Formats: sequence, C-alpha cells, structure tokens
Amino acid sequence: MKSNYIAGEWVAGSSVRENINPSDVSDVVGHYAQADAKQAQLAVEAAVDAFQAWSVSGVQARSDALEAVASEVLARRAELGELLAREEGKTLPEAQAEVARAGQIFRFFAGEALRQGGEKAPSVRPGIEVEITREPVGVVGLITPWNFPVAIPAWKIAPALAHGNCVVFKPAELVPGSAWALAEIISRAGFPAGVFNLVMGPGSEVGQALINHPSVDALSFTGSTGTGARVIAGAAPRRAKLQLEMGGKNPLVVLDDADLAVAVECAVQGSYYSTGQRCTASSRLIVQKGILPRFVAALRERVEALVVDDARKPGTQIGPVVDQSQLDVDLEYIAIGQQEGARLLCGGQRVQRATEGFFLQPALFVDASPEMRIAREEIFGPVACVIAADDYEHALTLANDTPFGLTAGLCTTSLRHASHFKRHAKAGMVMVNVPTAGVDYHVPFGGRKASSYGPREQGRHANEFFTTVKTAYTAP
Ligand code: UN1
Repeated sequence: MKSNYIAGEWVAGSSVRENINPSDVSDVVGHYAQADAKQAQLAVEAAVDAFQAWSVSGVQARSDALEAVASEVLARRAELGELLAREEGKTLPEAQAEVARAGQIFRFFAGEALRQGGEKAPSVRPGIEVEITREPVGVVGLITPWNFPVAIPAWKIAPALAHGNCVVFKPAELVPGSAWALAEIISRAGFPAGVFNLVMGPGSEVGQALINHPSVDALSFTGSTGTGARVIAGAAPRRAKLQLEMGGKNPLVVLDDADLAVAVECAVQGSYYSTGQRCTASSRLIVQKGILPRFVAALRERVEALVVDDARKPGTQIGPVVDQSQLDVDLEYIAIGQQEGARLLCGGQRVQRATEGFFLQPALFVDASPEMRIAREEIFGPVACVIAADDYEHALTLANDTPFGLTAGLCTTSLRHASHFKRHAKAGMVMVNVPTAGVDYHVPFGGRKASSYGPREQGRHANEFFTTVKTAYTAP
C-alpha cells in the first residue's frame, strides 16, 4: 500500500483505494492510502512549521533540490510513463512525453529559483530609497485533476517550492500512482520535512479541508468548472489567494485558404488525442464553407482510421476514456447531439477490445449549430462538432461565442487573418496552424472568462501567484 507523506513521514490513511487500469478493469495498478480531513489538517500544520525556515532558505538549496527531482523524473521517463498510461489511459508516447514535460518543468524552476530579483525605484521624497521585492505566499494547497497526472502537479509544485512556499498536494482520486511516484522522488530530493506534503483522498473531504483551512494562504486548482466554483465559494471569503484553471470549449477555425493537411492534423490531434480529455481540446471545428466538404471528407477518413485500443499497446492512437462515469457523460452528450439535430458522421459507439476497458470510438458531428449543447458545454471526451461559417468575420464571432476562453485555434495561410485572430480571439492562448492542445512548459498558461481565475501558471509568470510583492522604504 502506498502512503501519504506528512511532515517528512510516510503515514497510512483512514482507508484504502484501488487504482484501476481503464484499458483493463481487471488490472489493479495498486492500493493507495486515503487521507481524511484530520490528516489534511496535520499536513497543513507541518507546512506552517516548515515555512518559517524554508521561506528564507538559500536559493542554491532550492535549486539543487528541484534539479534532483528533474534529473530523476527524466531518467525514469519510460517507467513513469508506463505507470501513467496504465492508470490514466493516455497512450504510452503521450504518457512518456508528459513525464518528460514534468521533468523539464522541474529543471526550468531549478533555474527560476536562482533568477529571483527585485527593483529599485527613486522615491518621490528626497533621501529615501524604495525597493520592490517578492516573497513567498506561505502554505499553498495544490489540487490537481486526473487528465495530466504528473505534468499539472509538476507545474504547480515546482514554482511553489522554487519561490519558497510550503506545499500540501492533493492529487485526483483516479490517478494516485503518478502523484505518489512524484512525491516519493520529491521526498528524497533534499527538501526539509514539512516543506512538501502529499495527502491523497476524496475532494469532498481532503480537498475541502484545504479549501477551508485558515492557514492555507493560497490554493491552486485545476479541474472542473463546478469544483472551481466550490473553491471560490469556500476560500475567497477567507481571502485565500486563488489560481483556478477550469473548463474549455475551444474553437479551431479553418478558413478556405488553410492548408488542408495542416488543418486536418490540427483537428485530429487537438480534438481526439489524449482521448479528448484536455481542457485545451478543440471541440468546436468552425469551418468556412468553401473548404468545408473537403475538410470534412479528409477528417472523417482520418478519424475512422484512428486506432482505439489499450493505452500501452504499440500502435494505439486513442486510449480508453478514464472511467465509467466519464464514459457515461461522453455517451450522453453523443445522444444529446443527435437529439438536437446534429449529424453524427462517424464514431460515438463503445467498442470492445481484448480486455474489458472504457473504449469509445472517436465521434465527429457535422451540421452543428452554435446554440446546441454539444457546441456550448465542455464534454471532456473524444467528441468534436463541425459548425459552418460564411467568412472570416463570421468564424471569429462564432469562435468567441462561448462562456469559456482558454485556447483558440486558426488554420490559415493568410497573414492578415492570422494577425487579426491573434489580436481578437477572446482566449488566453491562441494557436495558428498548430493544435489548440499541447503547450510549451516555459511560457504562461491560462485563459479568460469561465476558463480561468487568478494569475497565470507556468514560466516566469508563475511568480505572480506564488509570491507576494513587498515595497520597502529606507532612509539611509
Ligand atoms: C496541454 O494541452 O498541453 O487540464 C495542457 C488540462 C490543461 C492542460 C493542457 N490544464 O487539460
């Protein structure tokens, strides 16, 4: 059984959870301790105690410890990727790339720990010096989703530690394996006891304990819009600092002048890879009428040929859906799309493979209209719909007609349209001739509207959330 990690000790939980392989439900990946609210509180107390020394620790020590994590994660990429694919269901190449990304993130923040700096400003009063510096926020609660079991924890944990905060990390219940493996590496990397704590368990109890605890100074959350609203409701009144990454309903606009092969590749990768289980997935394909018949024919051919199978089997392109309840949601939306009058061009059925798993044939809808639920609500599965657009302006209006604002994609060979779209897409990230999903690890990540709340994640901009600004006046 894999335990929780609190105050530098491995401790059993109050119950145990089985971790199931979604490609083969008879395969138990492992048994994981479940913490309760009391243990979450102990972890917060340990972090509070450790903060006193860690917040003023030397940057070399922080950098060295982060680099130790980076090197081990990268060296164990194959093994950790295998575990990730086994417990979450993304394909082995996707899982190994995710593990590599996590390692690179730790390496980036090993460097960031050394790149702390401040500003000096002239005072408006003679004889006074002004300095502007950044200090750690305090104890941060990190609540992460199941779809990126190692990269999202990495991009919250690494900047938190680099900037001198103490961490209580609560991973998604469905994927404790990758989280535990990462925590085990961190436990040996040289951080003092209490600086990093792992509490596995249900969001309703362990997550809620972090949301409510008055000593958790900041909460960084990635997950559903509904849970995000609970984090705001619980933690904003006590003035915790918040960083939330939630849903998306990202458009990929394909103009008549697009390179057809590029557009089809962007749609296939963005809509269906990682089984469509990415908040950055392109689930609305907004296609100009001149290219629409050719685009739909070419896309259909690609989608029908996608290999849906065991995540770890060589040649698999689309792994299983993560679990039964997400599969039920996907199938329900596929039924809703048909009831609403969209045409299901291909896919959308559950399929059987050698083992019992949650396999779903990727679904492509055409003749969708912007007010349909499949065009407005996040599904989080391998389901995309094509919406026709008259011209560029119409396509841009459709792209922005959504409560979300995470990514927005455009396929075009027109510099004029590309420049205009980058300026006018109401999203935190814009992709031109590249898929809407799959981002770099060293630049800011985040969205607008219902997708995000609070400062950006990743890259140098992560310091906006993980530090607080101090302005000091001195009369020497
Ligand atoms: C990516 O597209 O590379 O939960 C990352 C998600 C996002 C991460 C997407 N927060 O899907």
